[in-house]
Amino acid sequence: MSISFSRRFVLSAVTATAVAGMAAGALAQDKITLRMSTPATETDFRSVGLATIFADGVSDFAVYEPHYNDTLFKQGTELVAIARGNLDMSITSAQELAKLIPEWSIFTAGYLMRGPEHQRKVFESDIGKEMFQLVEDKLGVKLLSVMYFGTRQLNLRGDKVINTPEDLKGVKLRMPGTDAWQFLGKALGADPTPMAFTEVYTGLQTGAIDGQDNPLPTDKDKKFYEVTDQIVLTGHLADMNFLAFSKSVWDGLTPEQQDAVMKAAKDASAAITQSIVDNEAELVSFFEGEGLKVYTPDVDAFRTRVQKMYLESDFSKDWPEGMLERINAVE
Ligand code: KDO
Repeated sequence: MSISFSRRFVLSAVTATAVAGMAAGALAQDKITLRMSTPATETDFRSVGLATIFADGVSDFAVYEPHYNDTLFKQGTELVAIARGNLDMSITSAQELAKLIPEWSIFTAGYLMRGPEHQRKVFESDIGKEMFQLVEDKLGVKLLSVMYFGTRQLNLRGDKVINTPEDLKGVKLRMPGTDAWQFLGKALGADPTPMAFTEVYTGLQTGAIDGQDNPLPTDKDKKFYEVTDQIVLTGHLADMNFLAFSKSVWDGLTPEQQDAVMKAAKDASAAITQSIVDNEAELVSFFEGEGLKVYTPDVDAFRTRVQKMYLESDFSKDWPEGMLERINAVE
């Protein structure tokens, strides 16, 4: 099976989900149902990749049942739901994992991961094996694969030029609700404020927040450009997600089914990564066309401050001995 998205796949995400739903109706009695919950939209690249490639890869024995826009579980509650047997899958993040397993906060540090290739190599190495095993042992959740989610940039209202962290003083920057995200906002120099992903558009529209940070493909998918004026290319976090899967469901599968689940997860994640990389490359001109100012600040000033703050933080006390050096050494 091809692992790249065709334009038809992207455009037919809704159809693909509908077809998956019909298949579910006809064959549900023979197959297990894999319920997945995410705050992401149905048109998000991750959603589309999973609804097509992952769903196809497991279709002999499982029905993939995605729930979007936080409609099944609230953002950040999915891992506990999986651990308790109430959910089968989610698209999780290092920040959500760090809430439950402090060692994982190393992957929430700004300016640490260098991009999709670095991520893939780190998680294919012993580092990935050890850190995935920790999640399995401590949480009863199996991480199947890593996928690039895009590099996070600042997206703000107003025309104040942001060149260094000092320029963000007093800027009410929405960051997702966990400590790890709030710390990143502070490290950037802003005044971070938590808000659920599904409320960000309205928050920007009403001026309850001055800005938010997300990768460019997400800014487009959620139409944040309609309610903001500028994108500052800080590149502060090469963001990544992980496909989380219930360990008890996994243990109930045959070895052949486990292989199929793993292959489907890796194929989908590789295709999602590629589509996000391709999309990021095209988006600066898209946002400029929408009337936004897009510019690069003094990235070294941001990097220096952010890295220093992480090294001096309480988070770093929980990082496994030598892990930072091992991550940095992965070429
Ligand atoms: C967000 O809330 O800004 C964020 O981008 C954080 C990510 O880790 C991820 O959870 C994402 O939201 C959701 O999947 C929605 O796209």
